This record gives sequence, C-alpha cells and structure tokens, in this order.
Amino acid sequence: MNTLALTEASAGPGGLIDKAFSGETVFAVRPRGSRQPASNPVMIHKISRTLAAFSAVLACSLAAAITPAELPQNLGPNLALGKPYESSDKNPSGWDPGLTNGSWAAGRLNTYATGRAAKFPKTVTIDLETAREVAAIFIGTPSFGATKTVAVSLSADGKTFAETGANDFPPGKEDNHLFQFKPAKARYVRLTFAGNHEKQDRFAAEYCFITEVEVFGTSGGPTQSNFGKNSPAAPPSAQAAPTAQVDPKLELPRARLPQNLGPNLALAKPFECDDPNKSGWDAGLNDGLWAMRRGATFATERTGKFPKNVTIDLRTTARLTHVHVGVPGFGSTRTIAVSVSYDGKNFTEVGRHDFPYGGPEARLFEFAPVLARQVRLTYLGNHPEKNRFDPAYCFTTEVEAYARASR
Ligand SMILES: [Ca+2]
Ligand SMILES: [Ca+2]
Repeated sequence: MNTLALTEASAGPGGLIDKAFSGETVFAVRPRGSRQPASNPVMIHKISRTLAAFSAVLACSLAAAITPAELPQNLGPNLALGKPYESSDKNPSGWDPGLTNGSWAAGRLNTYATGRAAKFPKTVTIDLETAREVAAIFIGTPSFGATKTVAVSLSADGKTFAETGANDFPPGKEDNHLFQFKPAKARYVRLTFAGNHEKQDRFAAEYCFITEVEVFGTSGGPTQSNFGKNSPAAPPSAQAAPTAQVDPKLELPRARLPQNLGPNLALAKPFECDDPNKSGWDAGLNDGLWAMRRGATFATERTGKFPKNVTIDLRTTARLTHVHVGVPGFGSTRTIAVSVSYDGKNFTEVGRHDFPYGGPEARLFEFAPVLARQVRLTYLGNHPEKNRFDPAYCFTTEVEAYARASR
C-alpha cells in the first residue's frame, strides 16, 4: 500500500476530499452536502481510516514530494545504485547517464532523460543483475521538462512485467514519489512514461526526465538513499557502475568488482601523504568520486624524489581481500605498489601494477585475506613524458578497500 499517495482532490465514498496530507494520514474532508471543511477530529479520524483503505486501490495519484526526513528509515540498501539500464528512446545528447548514479542533482550527467521521439509510451529498464525481493521504488523528477505520468513495473525475466504503481508528476517543480508495494522477486525494474505535460520550458515536451531511481528490497537496515545529499556517493559495496555509462573524459571507468564484497572500508577515511600537494590536489583520494578533476582526484607534490607514499587509516581492522585503484587520463603516474599494515609500521605488499601512459585505468588488486588497518599506495616511479602536468606528480582518482563478505 502506498501511504504517501493521495493529495489531489478526488471523490471518495465518504465525501469530497479537499486536501490530504497522507504522510501524516491526516485528511480534511468535506461531507456530502456541506460547504464547510470538516473540523471534528473524531470524524476526520473515522473518515481517514476509510480513505486510507480507499487510497490503497488508487492506481494513479498525485502525491506531494517527501523530504529526506520523511523517507522511511529502514529501507536498507539501494539495489539500483550503479546498475545498468536500457532506454527504449535513448537520449543522444548526453542525458542518458544519471538514472542510477547516486546523485539527485538536476542537470545533465546526473539527471536522466529519454530522447525526444514523439511516440509514447517510452520505457527505461534497470537490470539489478540478480533477482531480488523488491519492496519499494523511489524516483525523482527535476523542476524542468514536461515529465508527467510514470508507471513502475517489475519483471523476473525482462519480458513479462507486472505494474506496481503509477504517479503523475507536476510540471515546473522538483518532485519525487516513493512507491511501496507487496514485495515481489524481480531482476528488472521498469519505468514506463505513459504521457507528458505540454512543453514547459526550453526542453521539448517529449523528453522524460528522472533525477534518480532508487530500489529497495526486504533486507531492511538503515535506508541507504542518496536523496537530499549534494554529491554522488560511492556504491555501498561491490556494485560499481558499469563502464558503458561512464564518459571516460570526465569519469574514470571502474573495474568490475565481485558481488560478494562488503562495504568500501576506505571511503572518507583519513590519509597522509609524505609528499603532500600544495596546489589543491591533496583531497579526493577516497571521497567516493571517480571524476578526473581537481577536488575529486588526488595528487602528490612534484618533488623529484621517489618513492612517495600515501597511507589511508581505515579506522578499523578487517581481513582485506581487494584494493581498487584508479589513475586518471592525465599525468604520468606509472608504478604503484599496494601494501597493507596491521600496526601502521610494518607493511606487507599485496600487489603492484604499471599504469599505462595516458590512461585512464582502474586496477583491482586481489589477494589472500590480510588482517589490516592501513592501506598504502607507494608510487615507485613515473613515466618520463609529461601529460599536461609535471611528470613528478602522482595522480590517483580513487582508492577503495574491501573485505570479502563473510558467509
Ligand atoms: Ca541521478
Ligand atoms: Ca576521488
């Protein structure tokens, strides 16, 4: 049942609904024949119970946007984060990425759009890559464009879909909708755009915009939504974004990670570099962003002395099995050794790799489990050729550290 539905005036068995704020399940109801809004709280309560049941059968409704604080707290992880999808009318002008990238920001690269073909319905189908129990779908629309009716449906095989809800989004303002329904096993989640508003702004009315889709299952636990956060977050575990959705000029394509890894233990943990950068490139080593730019990509200083080290303190010990390192398409970074330590003094090398000149490249180091708290990158030597920057700078867009999940 969708408890967040029903705000638009509609006829019900108890009379006319003037207005309903169903987040609180408070309905102001005007009984038949009355010109005054109902004010008796007992009566409102009785009618609201009737309407709560009634609202469950409304297949399509206009609902108010919810705030981050109103999002249920126990939805668990977002199963759609970073998952691939296919559009029936793929946008050819840079608006195809962004549907499941973890960012609710409005704009190209973070907001998804279909193409502008005149034919409706249009669909976009997310592949969760494995069958999951799906219990809720949370989608957002930006303030621009003409997106109107969006239905959500589930499928086990990618062929037969069962609709679980639909919503009409208003024109001209940012909105969102949380669909909640009886859990069903599904690998594919489809949004069907049934029809749009008239042209609202500079965008043709045939574009269908969605800022983000989040899908939640039945595992519970704290809600891992990026709704209300300003920057995209890293995938919570091994579900890296497929490279097909990534513009390699802007974002470093990640390596494909195994499915059975725990959360990224390096995310946002403190680190120290023995040749710290002095021009604003000393951040971004483990901020969850794979963007190849200052702020999101880390660099050392350009002293000629090698090796250089940067060491992340995971603030916890874990039996590490994987370290994921991305080197951007600029700079001359070459040989990186990865080592781990239990005490911050004695380091054990778990792998090393020569990154190509002109990259970018993401490398997944996989090794037998080592109980460790620190992860160190040692830059052993660079390519001699300059690639936009002094070749003595060592660049790393992101470092992730994982332990294989225990069974
Ligand atoms: Ca997005
Ligand atoms: Ca980064």
